[in-house]
Amino acid sequence: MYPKLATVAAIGLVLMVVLPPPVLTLRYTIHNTKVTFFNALTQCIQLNGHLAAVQTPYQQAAIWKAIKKAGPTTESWWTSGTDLGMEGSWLWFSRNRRVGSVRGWTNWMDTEPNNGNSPEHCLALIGGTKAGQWSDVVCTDPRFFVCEYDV
Ligand SMILES: [Ca+2]
Repeated sequence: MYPKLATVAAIGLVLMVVLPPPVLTLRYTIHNTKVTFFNALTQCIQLNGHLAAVQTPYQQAAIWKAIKKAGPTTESWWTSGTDLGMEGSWLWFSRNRRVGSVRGWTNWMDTEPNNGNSPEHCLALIGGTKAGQWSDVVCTDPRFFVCEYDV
């Protein structure tokens, strides 16, 4: 005996309400220690997390909110964005996804990425008046960082 379609639909609806989509359930930690991009990537993995991937405006807002709560907003912050593999082809390294793969959304500052101090192959959130907008910067520069966790 199969459950009626209406029953299946009702259960599905309840699950959608009870279980928010994964993008809404990420948790973040703020690390007020300046390290290189790869050091940050490694530390987040050691914490059973990922160096942050900013795939949606919602995630951008959640990360900046966490920084405002726990860190200096004047600083810049590592994410896992990088084009080390191929110049101009940006990836969220921690998530194996293209930057901008969710509806084409990105949050680059004006004129960025510019590979300005060539080579600039890692993506940081820029603090101060930029309020977390993105720039490509030198991967070996020491910066604060944000880890994220699937809850
Ligand atoms: Ca740049």
